[in-house]
Amino acid sequence: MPDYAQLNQFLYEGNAKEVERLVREALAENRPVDEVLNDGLIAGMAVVGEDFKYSTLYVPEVLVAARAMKAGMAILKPLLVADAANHPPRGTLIMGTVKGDLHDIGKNLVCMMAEGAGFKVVDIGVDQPTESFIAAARTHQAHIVGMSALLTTTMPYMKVVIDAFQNEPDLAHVKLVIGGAPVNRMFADEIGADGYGPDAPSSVEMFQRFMAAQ
Ligand code: B1M
Repeated sequence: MPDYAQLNQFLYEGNAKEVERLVREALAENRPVDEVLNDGLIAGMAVVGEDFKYSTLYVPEVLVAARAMKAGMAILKPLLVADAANHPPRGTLIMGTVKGDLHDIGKNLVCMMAEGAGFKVVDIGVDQPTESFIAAARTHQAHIVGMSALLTTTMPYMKVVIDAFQNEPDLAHVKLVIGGAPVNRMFADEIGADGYGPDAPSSVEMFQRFMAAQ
């Protein structure tokens, strides 16, 4: 059994090399990818979040931990997206983190899992204004546009994007969905989103439901 507590600790310390090593070891032991992701990486980042909240950790340490998390995720990515290249895309998804917000780990996970489920994913990055979501939706003929926000100060911007889409009749068919730690279903309903994803796997199930209903 992999030592996930140790992996969490290395992630907390931002020791990317050791995170990579333990992720590879866990995979070599044939542990399921979602177990390595959840117990090894996401659980470690949750502790970082708690200590950040109570000012035991500061931004520079959190940044290094985020880098270590990304190093671990990079090893898991080929396994999460395996197979997708062999099938026609199930639909096109645009994903971005809204303006003012630089958090991208959760968004990246949603992208990886959607890709793994056969979606063509266009990741427009962080700190994205309304115009970028609209332009990407049009250019790539998106079926779904997903927005991520991790800050209570940036989540209202999701409504700005949704309202802007209402003024683009040619994009009326595009499903607008949101996610991120501070948002919930009630907020999604309030701002007129078509859907809310609490985590990456259930977001992908929601995308699949939208495509099945088309
Ligand atoms: Co920031 N940060 N941060 N941070 N940071 C939080 C979000 C915070 C909760 C920490 C805390 O106080 N406990 C807090 C927000 C408080 C609030 O708004 N009420 C906070 C703060 C305050 C800040 C700064 C303002 C700090 C400062 O500068 N004083 C600053 C803001 C910068 C900015 O964005 N303008 C800041 C900066 C940073 C770093 C740059 C250092 C770094 C980000 C690095 C990066 O992303 N590249 C960072 C990090 C890492 C965090 C925490 C610790 C971890 C976030 C994370 O990656 N979680 C976070 C604490 C926390 O969340 N507990 C915190 C792991 C990830 C897998 O989960 O992103 O929730 P999550 O994604 C999940 C779901 O939410 C969902 O699926 C994902 C996978 O299951 N999901 C979606 C996410 N997006 C989705 C979109 C969808 C669907 C589902 O679309 C359909």
